[in-house]
Amino acid sequence: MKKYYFVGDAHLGSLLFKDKEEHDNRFISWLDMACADSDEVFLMGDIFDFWFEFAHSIPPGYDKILAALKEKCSTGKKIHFVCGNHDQWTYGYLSNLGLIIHRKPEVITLNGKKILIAHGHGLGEKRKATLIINKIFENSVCQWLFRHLIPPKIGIAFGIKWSADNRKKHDKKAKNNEGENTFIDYYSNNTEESFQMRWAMDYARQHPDTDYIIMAHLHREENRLTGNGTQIIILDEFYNRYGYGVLDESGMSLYNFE
Ligand SMILES: [Mn+2]
Repeated sequence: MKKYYFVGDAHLGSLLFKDKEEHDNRFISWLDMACADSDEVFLMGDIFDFWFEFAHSIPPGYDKILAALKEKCSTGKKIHFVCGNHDQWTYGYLSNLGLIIHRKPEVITLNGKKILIAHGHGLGEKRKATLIINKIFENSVCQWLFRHLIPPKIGIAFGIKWSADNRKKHDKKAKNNEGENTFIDYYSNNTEESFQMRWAMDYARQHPDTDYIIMAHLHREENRLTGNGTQIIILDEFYNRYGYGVLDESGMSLYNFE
């Protein structure tokens, strides 16, 4: 039986974190532990707060993280990179480091278990504005234009601003319910259930042979067993509660990194 580590939503480099270096170091410490203790590591999206590969440059400030990832990959460690809504714009740089890129939700088999992995953004989404933004962000022509025509300095300034604004908007909505520094997607008319969780429940119903659905994106932990035995896992964020998951012979366990 193999052992797998999962982490998501570190949002490294976010303008909203006061001590960026401490956060980076914490992530690298986690990566050291995960790589030493596992067979494979899954980065489940939004590891970077804004990652966009321009034609001739990458976002600044990630040197230490990129060096750590490269070093782990060079030792032969399998590290998967599931694209999130903040770091989906990769065109070869990250795969050249050795990361295994997953752009869309994917069904994989680990330890004989059938597992759907996805970051989670856009799944079950019904809000028109978000659907349109997702379409633009995922459109290859728009991406090409952004990569080649926008000067990287301006593009990156836009990206980190967009990212911080996005967070503040979500924080504001979540504040009354969950206190500070949380970021809950309050999707479905003030009920607790997000579009993403509903999507997962529907998926489990339609694919009863699925053992696990593992996602991130909601910035809160969920661990729910459906009627036909699918375990739906949402990983907590990795900047405040430092959530992560481990899959081994005893199943999936969720922890907070100290
Ligand atoms: Mn996300």
